[in-house]
Amino acid sequence: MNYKLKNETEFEEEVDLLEDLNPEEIKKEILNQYPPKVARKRNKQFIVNKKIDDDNYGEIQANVRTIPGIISQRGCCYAGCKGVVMGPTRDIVNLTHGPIGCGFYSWLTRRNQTDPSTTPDHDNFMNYCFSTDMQEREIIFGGEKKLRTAIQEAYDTFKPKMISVFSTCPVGLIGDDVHSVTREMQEKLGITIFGFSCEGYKGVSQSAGHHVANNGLFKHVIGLDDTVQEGEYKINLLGEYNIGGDGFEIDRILDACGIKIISTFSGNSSVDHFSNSHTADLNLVMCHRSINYVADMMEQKYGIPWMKINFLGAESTSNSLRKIAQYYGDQKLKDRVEEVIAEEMPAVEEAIAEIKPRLEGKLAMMFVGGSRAHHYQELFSEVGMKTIAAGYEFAHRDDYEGRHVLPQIKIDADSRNIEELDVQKDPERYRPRIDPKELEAEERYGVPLKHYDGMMADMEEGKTFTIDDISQYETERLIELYKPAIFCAGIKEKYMVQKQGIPMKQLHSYDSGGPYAGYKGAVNFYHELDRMINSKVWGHIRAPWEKSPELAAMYANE
Ligand code: CFM
Repeated sequence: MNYKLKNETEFEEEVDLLEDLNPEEIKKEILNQYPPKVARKRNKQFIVNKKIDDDNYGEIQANVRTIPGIISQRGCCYAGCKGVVMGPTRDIVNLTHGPIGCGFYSWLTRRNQTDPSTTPDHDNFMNYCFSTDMQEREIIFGGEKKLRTAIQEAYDTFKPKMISVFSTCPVGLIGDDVHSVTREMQEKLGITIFGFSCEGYKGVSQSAGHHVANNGLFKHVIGLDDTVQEGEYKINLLGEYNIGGDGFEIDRILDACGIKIISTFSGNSSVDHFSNSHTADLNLVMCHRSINYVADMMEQKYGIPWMKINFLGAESTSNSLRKIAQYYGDQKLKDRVEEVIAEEMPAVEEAIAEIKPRLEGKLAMMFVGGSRAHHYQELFSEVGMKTIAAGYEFAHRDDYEGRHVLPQIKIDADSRNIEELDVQKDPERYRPRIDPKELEAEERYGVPLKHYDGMMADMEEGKTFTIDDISQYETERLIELYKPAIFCAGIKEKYMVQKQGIPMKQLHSYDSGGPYAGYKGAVNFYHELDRMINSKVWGHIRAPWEKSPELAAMYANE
């Protein structure tokens, strides 16, 4: 099969093109380029969406090792622990024990924002990069002494309430005992100090680091402060990291509804919020992949139920608010939520009316870490765009297929490497927030609890792809074949995509934009899409000789 690149007029006719392309054929063509063994493996991760029965969308292989030699966009365990989950917390000194590169490259690149004015001491250490700066000397003789000195120095300089230490690959390889050093320093200094065994090589991706971070937060931080705060409808927002100010917009909306946030994990967060989070009534889970462990463990230990929500997309935001109100079963909250929706939607509808005619029918592809490739599809469909291919870098089968497949997931050696905490009911503080029967039935007033349907359920059958841990080759080829109107991913793919003449939006860091969550965020995002997709610059990206290979020339002496 030989598909030609589209020229510029054909660029306008994406919908017709879709009719001509056969996804199964395309999959075959792409996988054919690999050696047979590699093709067999990628076959299980490269799926044309199709329902196999009422509840199942077909199995996808996920959370397995990347095939050596394939260019993957994944990160490491340290990135998931330090960068993703712990990084957005402003008043813990997050100290990287390792060579300086690990600290430097995880320093403020994720655009997680914070507002120190919301905690009394205004501490904010996020703009510093703390590292033990391991050298050859420590690799040979051990780095524990340097770690001790670094903790002391951080304490003397900043007097923080908490210090956490992140292990990088060499720390694990040489066998430094980070945990005994942190215990010793905790006793000496009298503040909470603890370590994470999040060596970069652990697990198969940053997903392992999320789990390690969840365990650390649960063991060392959550539950330290039993103060019961004033306020109704007390919730924690789990898996919202305030990238580009998303969390600020969600806070604004929840606040308008009269819903009190005890803690966000971990956008715009503070140690004080985490410590007190076990006093909330309900956990709202935004990014299921990175933080579902905390949600489950808080339910087991404290009796706090959790539900999945999504504040990306105006309609999803309204649905999530209604779901929360329904869960509480309280007319006052239901009324307030409807008022807020009525106040917010006119601006959204106005923007859609303006922008949708310019975007309708266009194609998008999105490949992000573990949640956004699903959540962002809502924003695209609100302006009439269609997600033709999507995937996660490191999510697990439940994020694709839904949590009902959890019992079928085989635990392999790489996952067994990560500690599973044995969590029991807290003898004093376990307090079921709802009727224990509802907790057991995982449903309250018709609202499903502990439930997530995953991404595949929301993608069109037969025409679209779900691809796990996509490779650079697959990315290039899909772009050549489909010429999507926009491709969304991260900085590693950005310029490769743009060189193919396709606008590229970073959905990790948002380039320099955001917020995109909630109502105001949705309007921002529609405008951003309009600006990028309808820019004329993409039509000029090909060099003249690519458009017409024959150049007229003459000899100089003629
Ligand atoms: Fe969750 Fe995230 Fe994501 Fe994630 Fe990430 Fe991120 Fe992401 Mo980049 S926590 S899984 S590890 S929503 S940093 S804010 S954008 S890959 S899709």
